[in-house]
Amino acid sequence: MRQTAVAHIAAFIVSGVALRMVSEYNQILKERLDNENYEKLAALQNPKLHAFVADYVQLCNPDTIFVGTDSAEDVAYTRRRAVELGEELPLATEGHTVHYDGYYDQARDKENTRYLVTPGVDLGEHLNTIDKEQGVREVRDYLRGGMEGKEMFVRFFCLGPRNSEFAIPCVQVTDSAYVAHSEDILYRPGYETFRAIGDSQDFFRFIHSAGPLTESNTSEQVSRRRIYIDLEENLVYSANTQYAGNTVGLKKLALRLAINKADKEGGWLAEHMMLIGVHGPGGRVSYFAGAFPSACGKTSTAMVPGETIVGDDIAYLRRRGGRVWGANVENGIFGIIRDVNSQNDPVIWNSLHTPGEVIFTNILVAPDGAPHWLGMDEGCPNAGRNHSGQWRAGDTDPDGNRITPSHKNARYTIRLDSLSNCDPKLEAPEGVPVAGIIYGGRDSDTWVPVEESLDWAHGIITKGASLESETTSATLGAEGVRKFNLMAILDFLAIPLGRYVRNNLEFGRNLEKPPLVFGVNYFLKDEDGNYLNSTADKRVWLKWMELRVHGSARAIETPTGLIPRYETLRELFREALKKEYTRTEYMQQFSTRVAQHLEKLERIENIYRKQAPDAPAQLYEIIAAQRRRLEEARAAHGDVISPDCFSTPDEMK
Ligand code: SPV
Ligand code: MN
Repeated sequence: MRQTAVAHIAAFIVSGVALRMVSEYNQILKERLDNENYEKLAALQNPKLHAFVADYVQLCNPDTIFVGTDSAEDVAYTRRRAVELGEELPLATEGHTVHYDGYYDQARDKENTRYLVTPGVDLGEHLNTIDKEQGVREVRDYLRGGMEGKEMFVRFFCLGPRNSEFAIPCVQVTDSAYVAHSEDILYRPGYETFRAIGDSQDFFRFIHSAGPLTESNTSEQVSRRRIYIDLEENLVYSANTQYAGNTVGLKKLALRLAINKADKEGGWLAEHMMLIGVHGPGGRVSYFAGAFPSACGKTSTAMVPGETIVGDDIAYLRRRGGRVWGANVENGIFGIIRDVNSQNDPVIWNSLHTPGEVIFTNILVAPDGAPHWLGMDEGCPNAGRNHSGQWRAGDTDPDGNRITPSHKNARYTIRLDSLSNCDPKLEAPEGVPVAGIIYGGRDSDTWVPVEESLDWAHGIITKGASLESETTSATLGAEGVRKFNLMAILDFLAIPLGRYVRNNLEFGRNLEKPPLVFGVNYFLKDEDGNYLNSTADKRVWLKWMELRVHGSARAIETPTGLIPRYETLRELFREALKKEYTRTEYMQQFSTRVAQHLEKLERIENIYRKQAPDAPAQLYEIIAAQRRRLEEARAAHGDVISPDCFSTPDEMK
């Protein structure tokens, strides 16, 4: 007993929370919360948690405070409040609602998302930082009084499956019932987890206020939008915004904290990756994790027909028993709705047309209450309600731009278990064994459609750390410009570039069975700019990767990795797509384009030399070795080398 008490006191002194303060915090909570909510909070015997809630009750000054447990009643309360408060509007189908973010609050705000750093800390030029003292002062100023006249929601969630090695408890304080409701759909409940952790200080904290609202319930002061991340405190502030990527703490805000936590603890990785079960011969299921920058086919890969989905956005990877295990941090999808149609996305389509809990965001709602979005199969109505308010076809915004019927980043929020292809291992506390890791970019002229790396380190460097994606018409600026985005995680990196690459290299070292690392490219084009593959072809690439992880297919060794043999692909195209895959198609798709590869190596090397002084030497060695292999091959076979020039080794490669 005494020892525990002493340990508690020591913990308080270490964390800088003076004991005197505890009773003060308690006093505030007692005064400001009604009995029922106070009891729910007090039942979690965690002084750090109480201090956090009390601090923001005082600062934000809400009218009422709701503390949610994991009970169905409390979850239903949040959902009901989202509608009562007008943050979500019911649609014609039961359980479906629509939420609107402000017209200028439709995406992650990269400029105003910053790491709070103390003097002397240098996170490198890719990470947006602000002096901690200045940043905290500024954002607390914006949060001050931000909940006056509003209700504060205090909610508990768990990242990763509960009662697992992956689990991270999180507390979200927000004045948005929509944010809390989204988290009920996207994450596992965490009140009981907090009960179980007692007075542990090891949890993530998120404070969000949408700030003053307009008549249509959107954040009024977007120019004061701030998302500030305190890595030392595992605390994220979000003010004057509603878009989920800026506000739903457990999504991209927690990813940043988790990358830092994984770095500090060592031995695990937090990744911007989907997780999928690929079904192979004899009923076996092999799991793959995959990172793709946006608009490169991540969700469509995770949702490929015939396979099962574990996750579409964020995965934690851990080493256990000589192999890698992965878990989906979430249990729902916050997916881009644009172009979701009945033909290409039958499973999502079905979920979006079935009664049940769905939050649509920033779509067009026709006068009859039916949702519409860009790229849907049905015709678009010419009037309705959308992210700009009441909308008519032809309307323009204050900048003179035509307002689209629904926003191009409009989304849907659903639970994964509402999908017919949800993998049964979603909640497995041990995670799923990861047999392969896939990195995919949008690349018109360099990478072949699928290629296995020579080994873990080669894959991490030449696939993951070299990932680039070409801009599309959907992004601002010129089309076809290659943007560097290592492991598709650049936006969320919380540690210096070189250190992150080093951690990845280290992670796969000395594993008995490291995952195979693959690069995929669904966007290869011919000289006339036509795509060389159809969107369905990724089904075949997945099946090939599945065979490779079991050693059930031979491969051809090229200077850049191992590619499929024509005969294997012909079989797989017949089986998976009932399609005759010709040798001409194969030659065109799988030839090595030496000049483009050499240019890419130079681009990538320059990026690391200039921007990552801490990059590991192995990165440059692997790049140099690949350059040498490409130059030798060019001397022997020319600039574009057909797969026939390389041999399939007799032994299994
Ligand atoms: C992404 O942009 O990678 C997303 C959506 O998954 S957001 O929540 O905005 O990050
Ligand atoms: Mn994402």
